Amino acid sequence: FKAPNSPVLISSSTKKTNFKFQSTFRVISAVSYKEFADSALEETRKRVLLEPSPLQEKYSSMTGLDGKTQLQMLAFKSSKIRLLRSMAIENETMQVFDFAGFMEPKYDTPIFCANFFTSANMNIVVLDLNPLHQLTDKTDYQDKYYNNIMSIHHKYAEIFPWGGKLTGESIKFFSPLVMWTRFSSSQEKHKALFSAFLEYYQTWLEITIQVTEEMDPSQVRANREAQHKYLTWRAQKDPGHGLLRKLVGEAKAKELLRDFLFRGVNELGTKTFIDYFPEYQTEDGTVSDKRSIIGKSFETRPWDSTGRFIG
Ligand code: BLA
Repeated sequence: FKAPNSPVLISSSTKKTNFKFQSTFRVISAVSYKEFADSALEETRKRVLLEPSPLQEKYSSMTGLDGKTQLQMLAFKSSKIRLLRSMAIENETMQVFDFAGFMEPKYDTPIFCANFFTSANMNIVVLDLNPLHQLTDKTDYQDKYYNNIMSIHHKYAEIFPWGGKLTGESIKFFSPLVMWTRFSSSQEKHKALFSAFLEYYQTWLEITIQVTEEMDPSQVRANREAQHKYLTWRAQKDPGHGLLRKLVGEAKAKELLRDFLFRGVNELGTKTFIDYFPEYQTEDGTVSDKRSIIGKSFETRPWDSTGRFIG
């Protein structure tokens, strides 16, 4: 794998005080997530015929309300992959990466999910093959897709330990492979993150290449509804919403979420957020603004090393 950018030296402040110059230099590990996307796409093209998604014409790049923040969007499809899309956001103080792969409903394979948020010195990372079906009521799904790839989690568990309490609802969208972590920036960590990203991605890609089409219409329907539920959750409650609204404004953020990032929320099903998550219904019938009903939970990793849920 190609290593990501090495850090650059950025002058963070040059102050003039009493005729003396005080200059401070800070080493910022300026990770560029655009390279992560480029590398994943390069790996994909070695194995899969990618076509541009119709979304690419509408979404390619955007400038934030501050005139400085750049958003770069990429979107592809293949015969099996309904949507492979990436969004990278960069300005002087932060970098965001949201990369996902969604299959056609004929396939029950997991959803690829990489969400990295880097600001000042802090990183919030989720990297996972999100299960399409809930692992609690489909243990055969866990046998089918996760048991034989747990080693990729073990490989990164030490350098990227569990990130602590998180929104309780999120756990059911995560698999025992999930890398949920927070760390302060360093060249070493960003290099390891790049390796982990490509390794998780290649694992996902291999699974999507191997998978065969589901023939049973009721299973295809179940796959479609499961993906729709996932999209409905994330289009409504993803933790990045607040920041996205701040960067591009309410209307653009909503459009990006529903039409680009979680495309399919209007096409794959007709159930509403409240149909799937009735606990969020308020007295007047609207969706509660709360991010979470359960609250922050799971101080430690709720799976053992074999991938068994221990809560
Ligand atoms: C924080 N992002 C988080 C957190 C998680 C995730 C778990 C910690 C806060 C929490 O517990 O909710 C990520 N949560 C996920 C993912 C799923 C999930 C991937 O349930 C999938 C099912 N993050 C982005 C984008 C932005 C972003 C696009 O992916 C910004 C545009 C920002 N994420 C972001 C910020 C925080 C965060 C600013 C910290 C703020 C906070 O904790 O609320």
